[in-house]
Amino acid sequence: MRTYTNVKDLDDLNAAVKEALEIKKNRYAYKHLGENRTLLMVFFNSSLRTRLSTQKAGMNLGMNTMVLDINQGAWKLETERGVIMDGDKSEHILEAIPVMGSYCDIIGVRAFAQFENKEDDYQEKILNQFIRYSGKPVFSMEAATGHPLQAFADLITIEEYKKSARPKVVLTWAPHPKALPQAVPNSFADFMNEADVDFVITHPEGYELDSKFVRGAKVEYNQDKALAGADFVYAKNWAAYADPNYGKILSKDTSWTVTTGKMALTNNAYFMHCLPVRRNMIVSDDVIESPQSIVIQEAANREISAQTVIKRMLENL
Ligand code: AN0
Ligand code: CP
Repeated sequence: MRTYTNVKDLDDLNAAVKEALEIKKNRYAYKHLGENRTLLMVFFNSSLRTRLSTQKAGMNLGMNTMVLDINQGAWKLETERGVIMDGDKSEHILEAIPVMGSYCDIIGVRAFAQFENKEDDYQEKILNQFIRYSGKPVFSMEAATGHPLQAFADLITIEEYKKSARPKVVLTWAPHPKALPQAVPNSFADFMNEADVDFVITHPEGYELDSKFVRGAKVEYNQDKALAGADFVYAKNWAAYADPNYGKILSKDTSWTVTTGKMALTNNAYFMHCLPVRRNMIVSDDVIESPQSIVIQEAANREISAQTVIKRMLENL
């Protein structure tokens, strides 16, 4: 594997989940693979889980790992070509990327949507520059339009907890005070559309996601109807995608918060969220603390999804 930016990079998804579950049984079995190999993780945005789980995955594989926080201690980077650099940015990304590439064997990049220019975001301008100019295999640690390590961990978790061959999985929008990217719901939809599940997306009008990710999934605007009979409830906030409201908050309607009453509509569903989560905005205390909440197990599987991806990259070096 040379790049990991979306579900297609995993090829056969069932085989990838199987490989992940094998790795989970003995996560130190491949320690030799990463000997004298270096993983560089570059963060343009904050992180708790991705930073720790991906570093742990690299260490499980015997790699040396380095982390660079672009906004804390590194030079401010210019990302546009042709700009006269007389402002506050000291270095151009076109030098910074190949320099970073020269110190490592594999690079992970976190670069969220900036909500300044929809085209720049949806063309994955920053991630693609790493792919093009680093000379090294690159994986997304949440880029502008996707979070494929999260969605892979989510699928592994569903595989572990499902009680029927084809569970009903509902992705529900929920309110949040700040505008959040569509990366997590995009990738979740991308994976669920490829997985053997009955997949439904529910959100208020105006929150339609890019059809490239929604594909044939069922979209139900009535959250109660969508939740009926669900086996998994996956909550997430995102800001509007559709023009002219790209990046805007259209609703903070707390009737969309996942509460005990909402969960009562489901088939005793498991509750999932990628975290970090704002309690009593996205989900009530009761639901996230209930035995049906598998958010911690889901987060723990981030180590496994990252390890599967990095292992495949190491095998291909
Ligand atoms: C980010 C997002 O919604 O994309 C990261 C989630 C993994 N969340 C926040 O910024 C709160
Ligand atoms: N779920 C997730 O990616 O969390 P962090 O933003 O803390 O890495």
